[in-house]
Amino acid sequence: MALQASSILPSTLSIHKEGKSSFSLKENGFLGVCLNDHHKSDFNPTVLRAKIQFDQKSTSSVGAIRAQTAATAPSVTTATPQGKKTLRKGSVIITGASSGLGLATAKALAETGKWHVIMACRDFLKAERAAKSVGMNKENYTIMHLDLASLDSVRQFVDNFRRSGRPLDVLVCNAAVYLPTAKEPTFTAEGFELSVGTNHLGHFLLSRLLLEDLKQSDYPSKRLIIVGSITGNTNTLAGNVPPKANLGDLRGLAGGLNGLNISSMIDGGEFDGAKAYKDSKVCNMLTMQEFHRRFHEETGITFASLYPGCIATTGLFREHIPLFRLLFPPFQKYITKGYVSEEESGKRLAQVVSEPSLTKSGVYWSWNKDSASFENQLSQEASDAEKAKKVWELSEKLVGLA
Ligand code: LMG
Ligand code: NDP
Ligand code: PMR
Repeated sequence: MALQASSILPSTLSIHKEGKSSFSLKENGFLGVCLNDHHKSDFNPTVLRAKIQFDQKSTSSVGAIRAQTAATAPSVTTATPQGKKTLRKGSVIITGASSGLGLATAKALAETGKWHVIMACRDFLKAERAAKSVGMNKENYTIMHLDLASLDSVRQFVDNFRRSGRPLDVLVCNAAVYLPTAKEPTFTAEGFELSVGTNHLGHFLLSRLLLEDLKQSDYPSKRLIIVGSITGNTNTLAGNVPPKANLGDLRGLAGGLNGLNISSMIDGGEFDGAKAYKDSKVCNMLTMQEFHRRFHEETGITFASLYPGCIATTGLFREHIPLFRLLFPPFQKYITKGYVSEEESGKRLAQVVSEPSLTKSGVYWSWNKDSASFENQLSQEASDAEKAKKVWELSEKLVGLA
Protein backbone atom coordinates (compact mmCIF):
# COMPACT_ATOMS: atom_id res chain seq x y z
CA MET A 1 0.00 0.00 0.00
CA ALA A 2 2.78 2.32 0.89
CA LEU A 3 4.55 1.64 -2.35
CA GLN A 4 1.42 2.20 -4.38
CA ALA A 5 0.65 5.38 -2.56
CA SER A 6 4.10 6.73 -3.00
CA SER A 7 3.86 6.31 -6.72
CA ILE A 8 0.66 8.34 -6.68
CA LEU A 9 1.82 10.87 -4.11
CA PRO A 10 5.42 11.66 -4.80
CA SER A 11 7.47 13.03 -1.96
CA THR A 12 8.02 16.40 -3.55
CA LEU A 13 5.11 17.78 -5.31
CA SER A 14 4.81 21.39 -6.30
CA ILE A 15 2.74 23.34 -8.76
CA HIS A 16 4.74 26.09 -10.33
CA LYS A 17 2.28 28.85 -10.92
CA GLU A 18 -1.09 29.29 -9.35
CA GLY A 19 -3.77 28.32 -11.75
CA LYS A 20 -1.40 26.21 -13.83
CA SER A 21 -1.09 22.57 -13.07
CA SER A 22 2.53 21.69 -13.65
CA PHE A 23 3.29 19.72 -10.50
CA SER A 24 6.96 19.12 -9.95
CA LEU A 25 8.10 16.36 -7.70
CA LYS A 26 10.28 18.00 -5.17
CA GLU A 27 9.15 18.88 -1.69
CA ASN A 28 8.40 16.40 1.03
CA GLY A 29 5.18 15.51 2.71
CA PHE A 30 1.47 15.47 2.46
CA LEU A 31 -0.40 16.01 5.70
CA GLY A 32 1.22 16.94 8.97
CA VAL A 33 0.69 16.06 12.70
CA CYS A 34 2.11 14.59 15.84
CA LEU A 35 2.60 14.93 19.54
CA ASN A 36 5.72 14.62 21.59
CA ASP A 37 6.17 14.06 25.24
CA HIS A 38 8.39 17.04 25.88
CA HIS A 39 5.64 18.78 27.71
CA LYS A 40 4.63 16.13 30.16
CA SER A 41 7.11 17.21 32.80
CA ASP A 42 5.57 20.67 32.88
CA PHE A 43 2.77 19.14 34.88
CA ASN A 44 5.12 17.97 37.59
CA PRO A 45 4.24 20.16 40.60
CA THR A 46 7.87 20.56 41.67
CA VAL A 47 8.84 21.77 38.26
CA LEU A 48 5.83 24.04 38.16
CA ARG A 49 6.77 25.58 41.50
CA ALA A 50 10.31 26.11 40.32
CA LYS A 51 9.01 27.66 37.14
CA ILE A 52 6.75 30.04 39.02
CA GLN A 53 9.64 31.07 41.27
CA PHE A 54 11.75 31.64 38.24
CA ASP A 55 9.07 33.62 36.49
CA GLN A 56 8.67 35.81 39.54
CA LYS A 57 12.20 36.98 39.19
CA SER A 58 12.37 39.82 36.76
CA THR A 59 13.67 39.09 33.31
CA SER A 60 16.62 41.28 34.16
CA SER A 61 17.83 38.45 36.39
CA VAL A 62 18.24 36.51 33.19
CA GLY A 63 20.37 39.37 31.98
CA ALA A 64 22.37 39.16 35.19
CA ILE A 65 22.94 35.46 34.74
CA ARG A 66 24.03 36.09 31.21
CA ALA A 67 26.29 38.95 32.17
CA GLN A 68 28.22 36.65 34.50
CA THR A 69 29.13 34.39 31.65
CA ALA A 70 29.59 37.19 29.16
CA ALA A 71 32.56 37.00 26.93
CA THR A 72 34.06 40.03 25.29
CA ALA A 73 33.56 39.78 21.55
CA PRO A 74 36.48 37.80 20.21
CA SER A 75 38.00 38.68 16.89
CA VAL A 76 36.96 36.44 14.04
CA THR A 77 40.22 34.53 13.84
CA THR A 78 42.52 33.39 16.60
CA ALA A 79 46.16 32.49 16.16
CA THR A 80 47.02 28.99 17.40
CA PRO A 81 50.43 28.13 18.87
CA GLN A 82 51.32 26.69 15.47
CA GLY A 83 50.69 30.08 13.98
CA LYS A 84 47.62 28.90 12.03
CA LYS A 85 44.57 31.08 12.12
CA THR A 86 41.33 29.37 13.09
CA LEU A 87 37.84 30.73 12.81
CA ARG A 88 36.34 31.64 16.18
CA LYS A 89 33.18 29.90 17.32
CA GLY A 90 30.13 31.23 15.54
CA SER A 91 27.38 32.68 17.70
CA VAL A 92 23.84 31.74 16.69
CA ILE A 93 20.48 32.62 18.25
CA ILE A 94 17.72 30.04 17.73
CA THR A 95 14.20 30.92 18.85
CA GLY A 96 12.07 28.06 20.17
CA ALA A 97 15.06 25.80 20.74
CA SER A 98 13.33 23.94 23.58
CA SER A 99 11.79 21.31 21.31
CA GLY A 100 11.40 19.90 17.82
CA LEU A 101 13.33 21.47 14.97
CA GLY A 102 14.91 24.21 17.09
CA LEU A 103 16.30 21.76 19.63
CA ALA A 104 17.54 19.36 16.96
CA THR A 105 19.30 22.25 15.18
CA ALA A 106 20.82 23.51 18.43
CA LYS A 107 22.15 20.03 19.11
CA ALA A 108 23.51 19.57 15.59
CA LEU A 109 25.36 22.90 15.71
CA ALA A 110 26.58 22.56 19.31
CA GLU A 111 28.13 19.17 18.72
CA THR A 112 30.31 20.45 15.90
CA GLY A 113 32.17 22.49 18.53
CA LYS A 114 32.13 25.39 16.06
CA TRP A 115 29.03 27.13 17.36
CA HIS A 116 27.79 28.66 20.55
CA VAL A 117 24.00 28.41 20.53
CA ILE A 118 21.84 30.96 22.28
CA MET A 119 18.59 29.13 22.92
CA ALA A 120 15.92 31.87 22.99
CA CYS A 121 13.02 30.22 24.82
CA ARG A 122 9.89 31.14 26.73
CA ASP A 123 10.30 28.35 29.28
CA PHE A 124 13.76 28.45 30.79
CA LEU A 125 13.55 25.19 32.73
CA LYS A 126 12.08 23.28 29.83
CA ALA A 127 14.90 24.51 27.62
CA GLU A 128 17.52 23.49 30.19
CA ARG A 129 16.03 20.02 30.50
CA ALA A 130 15.78 19.72 26.72
CA ALA A 131 19.43 20.71 26.20
CA LYS A 132 20.52 18.18 28.83
CA SER A 133 18.28 15.46 27.41
CA VAL A 134 19.98 15.63 24.03
CA GLY A 135 23.44 15.69 25.61
CA MET A 136 24.45 19.25 24.77
CA ASN A 137 27.65 20.35 26.46
CA LYS A 138 27.21 23.40 28.71
CA GLU A 139 30.07 25.25 27.05
CA ASN A 140 28.22 25.19 23.77
CA TYR A 141 24.96 26.86 24.70
CA THR A 142 23.30 29.61 26.72
CA ILE A 143 19.59 29.85 27.43
CA MET A 144 17.99 33.28 27.36
CA HIS A 145 14.38 34.09 28.02
CA LEU A 146 12.25 35.18 25.06
CA ASP A 147 8.48 35.18 24.77
CA LEU A 148 7.60 36.10 21.21
CA ALA A 149 4.00 36.69 22.23
CA SER A 150 5.11 39.87 24.01
CA LEU A 151 6.90 42.71 22.23
CA ASP A 152 8.25 43.91 25.59
CA SER A 153 9.84 40.51 26.04
CA VAL A 154 11.36 40.73 22.55
CA ARG A 155 12.91 44.11 23.37
CA GLN A 156 14.09 42.85 26.76
CA PHE A 157 15.69 39.84 25.09
CA VAL A 158 17.58 42.08 22.67
CA ASP A 159 18.85 44.20 25.59
CA ASN A 160 19.91 41.15 27.54
CA PHE A 161 21.64 39.65 24.55
CA ARG A 162 23.55 42.87 23.90
CA ARG A 163 24.58 43.03 27.54
CA SER A 164 26.02 39.54 27.26
CA GLY A 165 28.71 40.95 24.97
CA ARG A 166 28.45 38.09 22.52
CA PRO A 167 28.60 38.81 18.82
CA LEU A 168 25.65 37.78 16.64
CA ASP A 169 26.59 35.86 13.51
CA VAL A 170 23.37 34.02 12.67
CA LEU A 171 19.76 34.47 13.78
CA VAL A 172 17.28 31.63 13.29
CA CYS A 173 13.59 32.54 13.63
CA ASN A 174 12.18 29.08 14.31
CA ALA A 175 9.58 29.23 17.10
CA ALA A 176 5.91 28.84 16.22
CA VAL A 177 2.50 27.98 17.56
CA TYR A 178 -0.25 26.14 15.71
CA LEU A 179 -3.81 26.21 17.03
CA PRO A 180 -5.84 24.07 14.61
CA THR A 181 -8.70 23.24 16.98
CA ALA A 182 -9.25 26.67 18.53
CA LYS A 183 -12.80 27.90 18.04
CA GLU A 184 -12.06 31.44 19.17
CA PRO A 185 -8.92 33.49 18.70
CA THR A 186 -6.46 34.07 21.54
CA PHE A 187 -4.15 37.05 21.69
CA THR A 188 -0.60 38.18 22.44
CA ALA A 189 0.27 40.70 25.15
CA GLU A 190 -0.34 43.52 22.66
CA GLY A 191 -3.62 42.03 21.48
CA PHE A 192 -2.60 40.49 18.16
CA GLU A 193 -4.09 37.11 17.20
CA LEU A 194 -1.68 34.62 18.77
CA SER A 195 -0.40 32.64 15.74
CA VAL A 196 0.41 35.60 13.53
CA GLY A 197 1.43 37.63 16.60
CA THR A 198 3.97 35.02 17.70
CA ASN A 199 5.14 33.43 14.46
CA HIS A 200 5.30 36.62 12.40
CA LEU A 201 5.10 39.85 14.42
CA GLY A 202 7.31 38.72 17.32
CA HIS A 203 9.96 37.50 14.89
CA PHE A 204 9.55 40.60 12.73
CA LEU A 205 10.47 42.88 15.63
CA LEU A 206 13.24 40.57 16.81
CA SER A 207 14.90 40.34 13.43
CA ARG A 208 14.55 44.06 12.71
CA LEU A 209 16.24 44.91 16.01
CA LEU A 210 18.96 42.27 15.70
CA LEU A 211 19.79 43.26 12.13
CA GLU A 212 22.05 45.92 13.66
CA ASP A 213 23.91 43.27 15.63
CA LEU A 214 24.30 41.05 12.58
CA LYS A 215 25.70 44.01 10.65
CA GLN A 216 28.34 44.49 13.33
CA SER A 217 29.53 40.89 13.26
CA ASP A 218 32.88 40.25 11.63
CA TYR A 219 32.03 36.61 10.94
CA PRO A 220 32.66 35.62 7.31
CA SER A 221 29.10 34.46 6.63
CA LYS A 222 26.29 36.23 8.46
CA ARG A 223 22.79 34.88 8.07
CA LEU A 224 19.19 35.57 9.02
CA ILE A 225 16.99 32.52 8.60
CA ILE A 226 13.20 32.36 8.96
CA VAL A 227 11.52 28.95 8.95
CA GLY A 228 8.74 28.74 6.35
CA SER A 229 6.57 25.82 5.30
CA ILE A 230 5.07 23.92 2.42
CA THR A 231 1.58 24.39 3.87
CA GLY A 232 1.80 28.14 3.28
CA ASN A 233 2.58 27.56 -0.39
CA THR A 234 -0.49 27.00 -2.53
CA ASN A 235 1.66 25.80 -5.45
CA THR A 236 1.90 22.46 -3.62
CA LEU A 237 -0.58 19.70 -2.82
CA ALA A 238 -0.03 20.21 0.91
CA GLY A 239 -0.76 23.91 0.49
CA ASN A 240 -4.09 23.07 -1.08
CA VAL A 241 -5.48 21.19 1.91
CA PRO A 242 -8.15 23.47 3.32
CA PRO A 243 -8.07 25.95 4.85
CA LYS A 244 -5.62 27.50 2.40
CA ALA A 245 -3.28 30.37 3.19
CA ASN A 246 -4.50 33.67 1.80
CA LEU A 247 -3.56 37.13 3.02
CA GLY A 248 -6.20 38.84 0.88
CA ASP A 249 -5.88 42.60 0.86
CA LEU A 250 -4.33 42.62 4.36
CA ARG A 251 -7.24 44.51 5.87
CA GLY A 252 -7.15 42.52 9.14
CA LEU A 253 -3.40 43.05 9.53
CA ALA A 254 -3.84 46.74 8.84
CA GLY A 255 -6.37 46.88 11.68
CA GLY A 256 -4.12 45.08 14.18
CA LEU A 257 -5.75 41.60 14.27
CA ASN A 258 -7.41 42.39 17.58
CA GLY A 259 -10.71 40.62 17.01
CA LEU A 260 -12.64 43.58 18.46
CA ASN A 261 -13.43 46.23 15.90
CA ILE A 262 -11.40 44.34 13.33
CA SER A 263 -10.97 40.71 12.26
CA SER A 264 -8.34 38.56 13.96
CA MET A 265 -7.39 37.18 10.53
CA ILE A 266 -5.00 38.91 8.12
CA ASP A 267 -7.50 38.77 5.24
CA GLY A 268 -10.32 40.11 7.41
CA GLY A 269 -12.22 36.79 7.50
CA GLU A 270 -13.64 34.57 10.24
CA PHE A 271 -11.12 33.16 12.72
CA ASP A 272 -9.59 29.84 11.65
CA GLY A 273 -6.57 28.66 13.63
CA ALA A 274 -5.11 26.45 10.89
CA LYS A 275 -5.42 29.25 8.34
CA ALA A 276 -3.89 31.77 10.74
CA TYR A 277 -0.83 29.49 11.09
CA LYS A 278 -0.48 29.07 7.32
CA ASP A 279 -0.92 32.83 6.82
CA SER A 280 1.82 33.42 9.41
CA LYS A 281 4.17 31.18 7.43
CA VAL A 282 3.42 33.19 4.26
CA CYS A 283 4.36 36.33 6.24
CA ASN A 284 7.59 34.61 7.34
CA MET A 285 8.53 33.79 3.74
CA LEU A 286 7.57 37.28 2.48
CA THR A 287 9.58 38.89 5.29
CA MET A 288 12.69 36.93 4.37
CA GLN A 289 12.44 38.16 0.77
CA GLU A 290 11.79 41.75 1.78
CA PHE A 291 14.87 41.65 4.04
CA HIS A 292 16.83 40.34 1.07
CA ARG A 293 15.63 43.13 -1.21
CA ARG A 294 16.26 45.86 1.34
CA PHE A 295 19.47 44.75 3.00
CA HIS A 296 21.39 42.04 1.22
CA GLU A 297 23.43 44.23 -1.07
CA GLU A 298 24.23 46.78 1.60
CA THR A 299 25.11 44.33 4.37
CA GLY A 300 26.22 41.10 2.68
CA ILE A 301 23.95 39.22 5.09
CA THR A 302 22.38 36.05 3.69
CA PHE A 303 18.60 35.97 4.12
CA ALA A 304 16.99 32.56 3.75
CA SER A 305 13.88 30.56 4.43
CA LEU A 306 13.24 26.84 4.24
CA TYR A 307 10.83 23.96 4.42
CA PRO A 308 12.64 21.35 6.50
CA GLY A 309 10.28 18.46 5.63
CA CYS A 310 7.29 17.19 7.54
CA ILE A 311 8.55 16.63 11.09
CA ALA A 312 5.40 14.82 12.15
CA THR A 313 6.60 14.10 15.70
CA THR A 314 7.15 17.59 17.09
CA GLY A 315 5.23 19.59 19.66
CA LEU A 316 3.75 21.72 16.88
CA PHE A 317 0.74 19.42 16.76
CA ARG A 318 0.13 19.37 20.51
CA GLU A 319 -3.22 21.16 20.13
CA HIS A 320 -4.56 18.87 17.40
CA ILE A 321 -7.07 16.11 18.12
CA PRO A 322 -5.62 12.80 19.39
CA LEU A 323 -6.74 10.90 16.27
CA PHE A 324 -4.83 13.28 14.09
CA ARG A 325 -1.72 12.97 16.25
CA LEU A 326 -1.98 9.22 16.03
CA LEU A 327 -2.48 8.96 12.27
CA PHE A 328 -0.39 11.81 11.03
CA PRO A 329 3.09 10.30 11.45
CA PRO A 330 2.30 6.99 9.69
CA PHE A 331 0.37 8.91 7.04
CA GLN A 332 3.42 11.06 6.33
CA LYS A 333 5.87 8.18 6.63
CA TYR A 334 4.15 5.59 4.51
CA ILE A 335 1.76 7.47 2.24
CA THR A 336 3.10 10.89 1.38
CA LYS A 337 6.73 10.00 2.18
CA GLY A 338 7.13 13.59 3.30
CA TYR A 339 8.13 12.56 6.82
CA VAL A 340 11.47 13.61 8.21
CA SER A 341 12.84 12.84 11.67
CA GLU A 342 13.59 15.63 14.12
CA GLU A 343 17.27 14.75 13.90
CA GLU A 344 17.34 14.92 10.10
CA SER A 345 15.39 18.19 10.04
CA GLY A 346 17.89 19.62 12.55
CA LYS A 347 20.75 18.70 10.23
CA ARG A 348 18.97 20.45 7.38
CA LEU A 349 18.48 23.70 9.27
CA ALA A 350 22.05 23.45 10.59
CA GLN A 351 23.19 23.37 6.95
CA VAL A 352 21.35 26.58 6.24
CA VAL A 353 23.11 28.09 9.27
CA SER A 354 26.63 26.99 8.49
CA GLU A 355 27.21 25.30 5.13
CA PRO A 356 29.49 27.33 2.90
CA SER A 357 27.50 26.09 -0.11
CA LEU A 358 24.24 27.63 1.16
CA THR A 359 25.24 31.28 1.24
CA LYS A 360 22.93 32.44 -1.54
CA SER A 361 20.51 35.07 -0.27
CA GLY A 362 16.78 35.27 -0.94
CA VAL A 363 16.40 31.49 -1.26
CA TYR A 364 13.64 29.20 0.06
CA TRP A 365 15.49 25.91 0.62
CA SER A 366 13.96 22.46 0.46
CA TRP A 367 15.39 18.93 0.36
CA ASN A 368 14.61 16.06 -1.97
CA LYS A 369 14.08 12.46 -0.92
CA ASP A 370 17.82 11.85 -0.86
CA SER A 371 18.14 14.79 1.54
CA ALA A 372 19.92 16.96 -1.00
CA SER A 373 19.11 20.64 -0.74
CA PHE A 374 17.64 22.62 -3.64
CA GLU A 375 16.28 26.11 -4.24
CA ASN A 376 12.53 25.73 -4.21
CA GLN A 377 9.89 27.90 -5.80
CA LEU A 378 7.45 29.79 -3.62
CA SER A 379 3.76 30.19 -4.44
CA GLN A 380 2.58 33.28 -6.25
CA GLU A 381 1.37 34.92 -3.04
CA ALA A 382 4.45 33.95 -1.04
CA SER A 383 6.67 35.54 -3.69
CA ASP A 384 4.58 38.65 -4.34
CA ALA A 385 6.99 41.58 -3.91
CA GLU A 386 4.21 44.14 -3.63
CA LYS A 387 2.52 42.17 -0.87
CA ALA A 388 5.85 41.66 0.89
CA LYS A 389 6.35 45.42 0.99
CA LYS A 390 2.86 46.01 2.35
CA VAL A 391 3.22 43.30 5.01
CA TRP A 392 6.56 44.86 6.00
CA GLU A 393 5.12 48.35 6.30
CA LEU A 394 2.02 47.28 8.21
CA SER A 395 4.07 45.08 10.53
CA GLU A 396 6.46 47.96 11.23
CA LYS A 397 3.54 50.02 12.46
CA LEU A 398 2.09 47.24 14.60
CA VAL A 399 5.38 46.53 16.40
CA GLY A 400 6.13 50.21 16.93
CA LEU A 401 8.99 50.66 14.48
CA ALA A 402 7.20 53.16 12.27
C1 LMG B 1 -9.24 20.71 9.21
O1 LMG B 1 -9.72 19.40 9.19
C2 LMG B 1 -9.95 21.42 10.33
O2 LMG B 1 -11.25 21.62 9.97
C3 LMG B 1 -9.28 22.77 10.56
O3 LMG B 1 -9.81 23.37 11.68
C4 LMG B 1 -7.81 22.57 10.73
O4 LMG B 1 -7.55 21.86 11.87
C5 LMG B 1 -7.26 21.85 9.53
O5 LMG B 1 -5.21 21.72 8.40
C6 LMG B 1 -5.78 21.66 9.65
O6 LMG B 1 -7.87 20.60 9.43
C7 LMG B 1 -9.20 18.69 8.17
C8 LMG B 1 -9.32 17.22 8.47
C9 LMG B 1 -9.13 16.44 7.21
O7 LMG B 1 -8.28 16.81 9.32
C10 LMG B 1 -8.58 16.12 10.43
O8 LMG B 1 -8.71 16.67 11.45
C11 LMG B 1 -8.63 14.67 10.34
C12 LMG B 1 -7.29 14.15 10.19
C13 LMG B 1 -7.29 12.72 10.04
C14 LMG B 1 -6.09 12.28 9.42
C15 LMG B 1 -6.37 11.52 8.22
C16 LMG B 1 -5.20 10.85 7.76
C17 LMG B 1 -5.52 9.79 6.89
C18 LMG B 1 -4.62 8.72 7.09
C19 LMG B 1 -5.00 7.50 6.56
C20 LMG B 1 -4.31 6.35 7.06
C21 LMG B 1 -3.14 6.52 7.84
C22 LMG B 1 -2.52 5.32 8.23
C23 LMG B 1 -1.38 4.97 7.49
C24 LMG B 1 -0.81 3.76 7.92
C25 LMG B 1 0.04 3.12 6.99
C26 LMG B 1 0.31 1.80 7.39
C27 LMG B 1 1.13 1.01 6.59
O9 LMG B 1 -8.58 17.20 6.20
C28 LMG B 1 -9.15 17.22 4.95
O10 LMG B 1 -8.70 17.99 4.18
C29 LMG B 1 -10.27 16.39 4.58
C30 LMG B 1 -9.80 15.22 3.88
C31 LMG B 1 -9.99 14.07 4.70
C32 LMG B 1 -9.76 12.87 3.98
C33 LMG B 1 -8.91 11.99 4.67
C34 LMG B 1 -8.57 10.92 3.80
C35 LMG B 1 -7.16 10.75 3.62
C36 LMG B 1 -6.81 10.43 2.29
C37 LMG B 1 -5.59 9.71 2.21
C38 LMG B 1 -5.76 8.43 1.64
C39 LMG B 1 -5.66 7.40 2.57
C40 LMG B 1 -6.52 6.34 2.40
C41 LMG B 1 -6.46 5.35 3.37
C42 LMG B 1 -7.61 5.05 4.06
C43 LMG B 1 -7.51 4.02 5.01
C44 LMG B 1 -8.65 3.91 5.85
C45 LMG B 1 -8.67 2.82 6.73
P1 NDP C 1 7.64 22.64 18.27
O1 NDP C 1 6.32 22.93 18.87
O2 NDP C 1 8.34 21.39 18.65
O3 NDP C 1 8.62 23.84 18.52
C1 NDP C 1 8.18 25.15 18.53
C2 NDP C 1 9.02 25.95 19.48
O4 NDP C 1 8.52 27.29 19.50
C3 NDP C 1 8.97 25.46 20.92
O5 NDP C 1 10.26 25.52 21.43
C4 NDP C 1 8.08 26.46 21.60
O6 NDP C 1 8.35 26.66 22.96
C5 NDP C 1 8.44 27.71 20.84
N1 NDP C 1 7.49 28.78 21.06
C6 NDP C 1 6.16 28.76 20.88
N2 NDP C 1 5.63 29.93 21.25
C7 NDP C 1 6.63 30.71 21.67
C8 NDP C 1 6.71 32.01 22.20
N3 NDP C 1 5.64 32.76 22.39
N4 NDP C 1 7.92 32.50 22.54
C9 NDP C 1 9.02 31.75 22.38
N5 NDP C 1 9.01 30.51 21.90
C10 NDP C 1 7.83 29.99 21.56
O7 NDP C 1 7.40 22.68 16.68
P2 NDP C 1 8.38 22.45 15.44
O8 NDP C 1 9.74 22.14 15.90
O9 NDP C 1 7.71 21.55 14.52
O10 NDP C 1 8.36 23.89 14.77
C11 NDP C 1 9.51 24.63 14.53
C12 NDP C 1 9.36 25.42 13.26
O11 NDP C 1 9.26 24.54 12.16
C13 NDP C 1 8.12 26.30 13.21
O12 NDP C 1 8.47 27.54 12.64
C14 NDP C 1 7.18 25.54 12.27
O13 NDP C 1 6.32 26.42 11.62
C15 NDP C 1 8.19 24.95 11.33
N6 NDP C 1 7.74 23.81 10.54
C16 NDP C 1 7.40 22.63 11.16
C17 NDP C 1 6.99 21.56 10.40
C18 NDP C 1 6.62 20.26 11.01
O14 NDP C 1 6.24 19.38 10.26
N7 NDP C 1 6.71 20.10 12.32
C19 NDP C 1 6.93 21.64 8.94
C20 NDP C 1 7.31 22.94 8.41
C21 NDP C 1 7.72 23.96 9.20
P3 NDP C 1 7.83 25.63 24.10
O15 NDP C 1 8.76 24.47 24.03
O16 NDP C 1 7.97 26.44 25.34
O17 NDP C 1 6.43 25.28 23.75
MG1 PMR D 1 -0.57 17.87 5.00
C1 PMR D 1 2.65 15.65 -0.37
C2 PMR D 1 1.69 16.04 0.33
C3 PMR D 1 1.68 16.65 1.67
C4 PMR D 1 2.69 17.20 2.44
C5 PMR D 1 4.13 17.33 2.08
C6 PMR D 1 2.12 17.68 3.66
C7 PMR D 1 2.82 18.32 4.67
N1 PMR D 1 0.76 17.40 3.62
C8 PMR D 1 0.47 16.75 2.42
C9 PMR D 1 -0.79 16.32 1.99
C10 PMR D 1 -1.98 16.30 2.73
N2 PMR D 1 -2.11 16.83 3.95
C11 PMR D 1 -3.26 15.76 2.32
C12 PMR D 1 -3.51 15.09 1.00
C13 PMR D 1 -4.13 15.97 3.34
C14 PMR D 1 -5.60 15.59 3.39
C15 PMR D 1 -5.73 14.28 4.03
C16 PMR D 1 -3.40 16.65 4.37
C17 PMR D 1 -3.97 17.06 5.57
C18 PMR D 1 -3.28 17.77 6.56
C19 PMR D 1 -3.80 18.26 7.79
C20 PMR D 1 -5.17 18.11 8.33
N3 PMR D 1 -1.93 18.13 6.46
C21 PMR D 1 -1.63 18.82 7.56
C22 PMR D 1 -2.74 18.92 8.37
C23 PMR D 1 -2.34 19.69 9.50
O1 PMR D 1 -3.01 20.00 10.47
C24 PMR D 1 -0.92 20.13 9.30
C25 PMR D 1 -0.94 21.60 9.07
O2 PMR D 1 -1.50 22.08 8.13
O3 PMR D 1 -0.28 22.34 9.89
C26 PMR D 1 -0.34 23.71 9.56
C27 PMR D 1 -0.49 19.45 8.04
C28 PMR D 1 0.74 19.38 7.37
N4 PMR D 1 0.93 18.77 6.16
C29 PMR D 1 2.24 18.83 5.80
C30 PMR D 1 2.95 19.52 6.81
C31 PMR D 1 4.43 19.82 6.77
C32 PMR D 1 2.03 19.86 7.76
C33 PMR D 1 2.33 20.56 9.06
C34 PMR D 1 3.22 21.50 9.39
C35 PMR D 1 3.52 22.84 8.77
O4 PMR D 1 3.18 23.22 7.70
O5 PMR D 1 4.19 23.52 9.43
